[in-house]
Amino acid sequence: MNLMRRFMLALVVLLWGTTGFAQAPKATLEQARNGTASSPTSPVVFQTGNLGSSNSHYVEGMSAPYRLVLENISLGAHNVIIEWDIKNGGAHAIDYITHYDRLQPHNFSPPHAQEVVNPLNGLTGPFGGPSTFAIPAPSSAGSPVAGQPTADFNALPAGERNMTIWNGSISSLSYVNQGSLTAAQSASSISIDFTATSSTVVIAWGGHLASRLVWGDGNSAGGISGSPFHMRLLEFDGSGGNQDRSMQAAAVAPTPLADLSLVKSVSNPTPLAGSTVTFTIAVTNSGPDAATNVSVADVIPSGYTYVAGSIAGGTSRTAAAPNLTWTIASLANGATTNLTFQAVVNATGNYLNVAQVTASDQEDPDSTPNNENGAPYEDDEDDATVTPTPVADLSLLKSVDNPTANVGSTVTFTIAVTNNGPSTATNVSVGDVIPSGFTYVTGSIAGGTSRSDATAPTLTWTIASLANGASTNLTFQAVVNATGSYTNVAQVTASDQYDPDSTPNNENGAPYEDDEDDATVVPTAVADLSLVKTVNNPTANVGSTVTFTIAVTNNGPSTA
Ligand SMILES: [Ca+2]
Ligand SMILES: [Ca+2]
Ligand SMILES: [Ca+2]
Ligand SMILES: [Ca+2]
Repeated sequence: MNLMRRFMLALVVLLWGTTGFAQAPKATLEQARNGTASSPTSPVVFQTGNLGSSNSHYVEGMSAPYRLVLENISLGAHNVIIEWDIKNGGAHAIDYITHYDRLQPHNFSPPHAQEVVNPLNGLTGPFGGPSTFAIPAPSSAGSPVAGQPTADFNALPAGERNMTIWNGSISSLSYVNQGSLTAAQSASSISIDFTATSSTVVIAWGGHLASRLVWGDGNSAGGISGSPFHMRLLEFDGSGGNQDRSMQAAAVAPTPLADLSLVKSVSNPTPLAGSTVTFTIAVTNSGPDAATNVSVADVIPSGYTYVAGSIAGGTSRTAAAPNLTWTIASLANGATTNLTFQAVVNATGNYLNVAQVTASDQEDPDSTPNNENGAPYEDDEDDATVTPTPVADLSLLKSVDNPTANVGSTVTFTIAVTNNGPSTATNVSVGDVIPSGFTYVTGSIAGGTSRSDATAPTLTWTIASLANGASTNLTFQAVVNATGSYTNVAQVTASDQYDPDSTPNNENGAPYEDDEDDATVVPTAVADLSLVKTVNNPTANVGSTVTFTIAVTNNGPSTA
């Protein structure tokens, strides 16, 4: 090199270093690696290199994060075009683009929290913003699944359907090419118009990984043979900026899928009111994957009262009656587990008891957790109901107002009929056969809904309805006879409801059931004595003999 050339070169280097010749604009497309499932990387690291199973573990339905870093660009309007494979090797790769932050907690073993996604990581700011711009819905032609991928995209929350920019603002997003879903190999591309407010601009988005739940097994991002599939920068300000980032299918797990179903049953569909029944909730996983963190809930309706401490089954469980919940940590493909509890059947109330799956880590192909709103049920919901047999425990107490009444006096008998439930008693009949020691006082029968003394000494009452816990008094009066039987028995002779501890109309002497009772009078004898004294000759001569007669009469009623 001659002296002059050396000088010129030195001058150029000097000028470059001191006057700040503008550096060439530069665009860099990067994709994020999030580590392996057993050793996740958080925050994720943006890089230009390929994604494979050794550095990333995404799951279908999530979005892999991408960023475009633009440096040394002029302030004002710019344009870039990005492209992604919607089909690769005949399978679906990236359905559409989304917000950049759509990772989820990892539910397979080992589970871990959602990785942090920060598109500014490793970059030197300052960065203003960010601002977002809504991504237009995709409408790729020829979908074999009706409405896809538009339907899936539109089902995302609005906040997951936008593109993000720092140090600038996006003014339009429009598809250049939607691609064809019938082709074995196809891509979509979108044009991004934006205004830079700094020489460094970052744009971030996510690539939605096609799920087998939509496209079927072997047709989704995790099952592409001959992968990788790609995200590309096609153009930057109208010139070829072609950069290609690839992802191996091995970095993407198929969407985990567990078809949970639930069958509810009760130990006795026609129990006695007041009795205890056992409910069983059989939860089955029809796979194909293991189900984890399955939650099941049962809200006990008003027709039952939870038996404290009776909840059983599952890995853990809580009973805040009427709300019962279980968690099943893991349920293998094909496995069934039973969750149980006991409840007392109330006399009245709602007997329709529904249980449902409220949560699961995996997708369920035919049911949605926690959406139960009445029949028809999905397969992860079921009810059990009972038709209870009413039970009314009737009891009867008989008393007399004066147990040592005088013979001939009038006493009042009272028959107190009580319903100890739990059901309301209806059409309760009570009978009393007045024994020989008493004479019924005609017309004295009282109480009950209706009553009859037409066949006295047999008296009968009917009580149309007697509530749980209620008592009613039936009465009549009788005169105490001088002789006879003084033990007066009354009994329940009929009732519509089952009585758990007594049988109507079976009275045959003590010991009595609780629907029978007696009252006995020990009468005080009454003898109305009178005396008449007479003499045979009231005008007898002095010295003559007369005879006195004393007549004693007992006017009863007792023998004197
Ligand atoms: Ca299901
Ligand atoms: Ca459901
Ligand atoms: Ca009874
Ligand atoms: Ca009886």
